[in-house]
Amino acid sequence: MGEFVSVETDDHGVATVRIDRAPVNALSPQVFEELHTAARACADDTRIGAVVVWGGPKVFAAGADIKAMRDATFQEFYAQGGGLQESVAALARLPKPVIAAINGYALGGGMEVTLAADFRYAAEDARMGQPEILLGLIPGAGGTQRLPRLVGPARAKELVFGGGQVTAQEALAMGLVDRVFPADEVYERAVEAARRYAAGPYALRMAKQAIDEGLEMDLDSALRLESTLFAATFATEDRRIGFDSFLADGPGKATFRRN
Ligand code: DAK
Repeated sequence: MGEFVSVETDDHGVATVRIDRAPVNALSPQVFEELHTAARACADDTRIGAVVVWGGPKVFAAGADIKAMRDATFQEFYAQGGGLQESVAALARLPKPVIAAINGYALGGGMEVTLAADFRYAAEDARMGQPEILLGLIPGAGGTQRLPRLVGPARAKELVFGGGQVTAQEALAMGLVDRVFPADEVYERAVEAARRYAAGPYALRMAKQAIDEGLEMDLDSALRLESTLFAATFATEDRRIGFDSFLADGPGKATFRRN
């Protein structure tokens, strides 16, 4: 697809969004733009039921391209508005389960890409952090917002104020990652999990929307959203398939069509 970001879909409806820009997958504006295009393609392609974002076996991404950003100005970033932030937001808004499979470093903008996923599976050798402060910056692609929502404000501040890195085990303990696997297994394990989600019903979209949008609302509004989306599941063919399958064969045997 793009020069640095590709999308490959397997026979089970799992798309791998692969970032590949040697040596450390530094995220230039072009990479962010290609990630945005990839996220839109995954959202639109009805064959795709779940997505794995992967930087390959050595590194997830060492953050925004520091060399390319060296001479950037306030005016440029101000004029660009949320351009880079929007690319990450497109991943976060993808209406299908997304798993980030993390080998090696996921730093700065790289870690922010993983924060846009529903789940983070880390290799034992993964290292994560928000080192922007060491450059005189703050995280700009969701790190000051998604990170505290995930791990709480104090842990987020520790990472953002200090600019340090955490190991996969430390990340697991603080809820920053969800699973840790040997380095040569993490991608496959993410794909396996994604295949289970890809075989799920259309209602997975509604579940993701209810949780993600509901978390941004007051409880009463969120419960009303849940009710509306619950009712919406009755408009899907998969809801009928699920009920008929249960009544004929018992739980968990339905073959869904994702529509
Ligand atoms: N950008 C460009 N090049 C990088 C890089 C990066 N982020 N990180 C590493 N490199 C390059 C190194 O310069 C080196 O290049 P050569 O010298 O070989 O030409 C090569 O990759 C290998 O790096 P090292 O020699 O340093 O290798 P090590 O294994 O010793 O260390 C490292 C790897 C990844 C731990 C280390 O390089 C490092 O700490 N890198 C910097 C990580 C970092 O600070 N990342 C945060 C960048 S700031 C925005 C939204 C978001 C952002 C910006 C704007 N808007 C909405 C406007 C995001 C900002 C960031 O992510």
